Amino acid sequence: MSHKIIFAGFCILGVIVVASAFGTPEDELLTEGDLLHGSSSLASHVRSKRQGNSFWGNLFNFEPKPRPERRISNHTLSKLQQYPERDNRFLSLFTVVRFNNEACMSASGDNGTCFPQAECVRRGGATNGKCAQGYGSCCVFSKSCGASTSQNCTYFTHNGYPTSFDGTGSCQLTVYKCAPDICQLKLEFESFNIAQPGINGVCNNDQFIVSGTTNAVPIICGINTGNHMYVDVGNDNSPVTLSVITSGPTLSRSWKIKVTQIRCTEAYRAPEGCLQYFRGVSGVIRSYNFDFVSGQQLSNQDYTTCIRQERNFCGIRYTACSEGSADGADPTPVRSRAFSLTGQLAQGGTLVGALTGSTNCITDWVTIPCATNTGRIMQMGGAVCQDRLCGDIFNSEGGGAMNQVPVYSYAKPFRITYHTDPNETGDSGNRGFCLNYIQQPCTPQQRK
Ligand SMILES: *[C@@H]1O[C@H](CO)[C@@H](O)[C@H](O)[C@H]1NC(C)=O
Ligand SMILES: *[C@@H]1O[C@H](CO)[C@@H](O)[C@H](O)[C@H]1NC(C)=O
Ligand SMILES: *[C@@H]1O[C@H](CO)[C@@H](O)[C@H](O)[C@H]1NC(C)=O
Ligand SMILES: *[C@@H]1O[C@H](CO)[C@@H](O)[C@H](O)[C@H]1NC(C)=O
Ligand SMILES: [Ca+2]
Repeated sequence: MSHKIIFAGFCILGVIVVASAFGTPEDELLTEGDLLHGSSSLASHVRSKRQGNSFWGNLFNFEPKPRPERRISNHTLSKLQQYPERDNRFLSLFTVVRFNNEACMSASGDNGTCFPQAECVRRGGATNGKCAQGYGSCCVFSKSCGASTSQNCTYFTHNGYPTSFDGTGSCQLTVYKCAPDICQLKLEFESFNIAQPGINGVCNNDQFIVSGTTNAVPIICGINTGNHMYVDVGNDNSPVTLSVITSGPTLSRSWKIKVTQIRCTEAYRAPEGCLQYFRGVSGVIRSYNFDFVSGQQLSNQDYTTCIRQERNFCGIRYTACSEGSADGADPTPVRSRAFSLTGQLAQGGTLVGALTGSTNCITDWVTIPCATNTGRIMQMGGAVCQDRLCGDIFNSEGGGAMNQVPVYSYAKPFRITYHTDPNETGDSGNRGFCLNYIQQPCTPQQRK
């Protein structure tokens, strides 16, 4: 009595059927195409057992061309066909395992999806290592200019990656949902180095453009390695397009963007409209193209960054990132580049210090709801907290303060917004922002 695994995978939702009762050594791994064609009886049993779940429906909608190949042995097939529809005894001979996370780590270190080898090739992936106890191959999807994908976890690279690229053109990946109930895509910039913006901070050389989303996604450029974006997708089947336009000066460009698809029901999805989303008690938030040395604040930004409020935490403390010493830090402490939105940060320019409020921050600003310098002690007697911060020093008391301090916010949900106008006239050397955040525990009073 052999144990065989009949394997069907799609998106990340896969089914393993372990036929422990009458599998024979001649049985081979089945793909879902085989399952549906070669053994409609099995398929319909599995389907009826899984009523209320749209998986098989999705399969038909999204993969209309399963291969008709039959790879199960005649012996097993004849046994399968002996069991009439909806006979539950049939299923007792099988163990149907639904696994929600069949992501795998490929031999090369990229994330893949576990599929039977032939299925991986049919889907346009490249097998790279084993998974599912050796029954599956870790299948990596990597696409380049002009391609489209409907596979979860697809890497979008320029042609010739990892050799750098220096050309002019438009490189696009069209991303289709891998299942109907996808609400969001996460774009992780494993490598992202394209031309810097022009004189006004506008991305008019190279551009990264995301279209087809339901939230507005700013155009970005420059260096964004390690940063990410969550984009919301509508409930129809229209695709999202990722485009990298390269037209700027000669440069060794490089990009590798991991695109994962997130179901509407996933607890870990970002709240709607959050372009950046962080989980965990602490972390580092960077505006796009933030870099102490070579970064330049991007114009025309308008987006929200969200932080998940962790259990037993009620507030959040932000501090400007430390420049350290190894990255060409400016020796003058006040010319910290970690928070530089308006004013002349460049050497020789006029610092404006910390500014707050909508009368002082009218071009570029960060909004931290009800920000205070004072931490737990909320300001009393009509003293106000600030929402809008700008200038070139991080301090919520504004007034041109030249000392960088921690800034606290107890407003929920935890989120900050960032706005920049199309113009950097009068400003110079600004980088945008890099803020460390640490969530603050609830006090007994806040907890109740
Ligand atoms: C896509 O893959 C990621 C892991 O790489 C996983 O967390 C996510 O749930 C998958 N999405 C779908 C729709 O299967
Ligand atoms: C399986 O059955 C088909 C048709 O019933 C037959 O043509 C084929 O030769 C059989 N294969 C084996 C290996 O017995
Ligand atoms: C995805 O890849 C990262 C390394 O790039 C690895 O740490 C992680 O474990 C992988 N995920 C899975 C599910 O294999
Ligand atoms: C930028 O601002 C300056 C000064 O306010 C103004 O003269 C100029 O026309 C603006 N440029 C653009 C492109 O808006
Ligand atoms: Ca500006």
